[in-house]
Amino acid sequence: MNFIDLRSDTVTKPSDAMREAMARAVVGDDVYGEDPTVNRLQEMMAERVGMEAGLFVASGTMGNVVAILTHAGRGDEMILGHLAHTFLYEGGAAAGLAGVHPHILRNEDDGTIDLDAIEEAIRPDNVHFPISRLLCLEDTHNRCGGAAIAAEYLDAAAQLAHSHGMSVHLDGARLFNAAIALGVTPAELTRSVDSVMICLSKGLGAPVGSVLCGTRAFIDRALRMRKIVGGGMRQAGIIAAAGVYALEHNVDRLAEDHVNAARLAAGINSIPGLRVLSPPQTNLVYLEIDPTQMGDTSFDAAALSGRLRSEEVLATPLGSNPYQMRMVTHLDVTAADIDRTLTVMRDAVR
Ligand code: TLP
Repeated sequence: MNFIDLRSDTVTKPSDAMREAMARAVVGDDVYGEDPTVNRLQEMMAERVGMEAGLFVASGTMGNVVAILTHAGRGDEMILGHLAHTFLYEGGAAAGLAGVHPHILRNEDDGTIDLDAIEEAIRPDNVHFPISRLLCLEDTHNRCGGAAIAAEYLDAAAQLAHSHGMSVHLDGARLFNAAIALGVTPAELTRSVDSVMICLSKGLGAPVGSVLCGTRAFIDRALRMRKIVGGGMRQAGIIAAAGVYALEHNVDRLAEDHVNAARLAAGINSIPGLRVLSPPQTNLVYLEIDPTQMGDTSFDAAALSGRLRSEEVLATPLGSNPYQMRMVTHLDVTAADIDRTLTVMRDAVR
């Protein structure tokens, strides 16, 4: 079957050329630091984000928890948004593995956290309180509609955190999408933060892997934490080669995914009973079904996604609201696929 898979940009499959690069990769034992392809990927990514060093990790979740373990210790506090991926979708790793106490503040619709709220949340030095150690931000912001957060906000938030002796980690799972949407380089977005995690296995189209970047000293400490969480991989160049290929070939084309997302959103808004939550800035489209307009409250996101599936279109209902759904564009989805999806959606709600 020829499914149009809009559940996530994680579903992309390596192209023949990427597989070719993987097959040809020169490898070594990366736990000895001897895999030339892993080393190359780490250097390439560090250079793209203007940082000293990079560390190849198995996943975005591993990259975020390794960063948290490296920045903060047990009982320390981490400030982050209530819709942060790290808070919602990483199995409680910050608390469970790092022993870090999450202090949750409201994310604005644009993915930012109000700077005054951050300032107010930072603890004074008092034996009763945890130590405010880390601020975690996310760009693009997944649950805030894939919002691309501008460098000026990241600069201001980082300056605030630094003035209180805190570090800043950026979950940049989709950092390149943000950079392209904002028309800036990734390094402009990361110039004020202390660490950033970027996923290769999302819109960049690699099958596995993320890179955590920071100063040389930070990455040296992160290497130990990666080992502790079982992330010391051996001939990892086989998969790192896909990341190198992705950085060389799949970054600029993310703009196409943004155009396709806008096309999808415009089409959805023209279907009575469906509404996009906010105009997509990048490749994530969040939509809502209006059950009153449908005249049937049982017609929720699960029902719609069931009908789409029967027509070979896949989308994810959001667990948190029965009438909301997410659709994601990526390199395995064409403009023609978007048009077919819209036809199927129109029929599904009729
Ligand atoms: N996000 C996935 C799901 O986990 C929700 C998706 O389909 O969007 N940070 C952000 C902002 C993410 O969106 C994700 C994955 C991660 C981190 C974790 O990456 P992985 O899945 O590689 O552990």
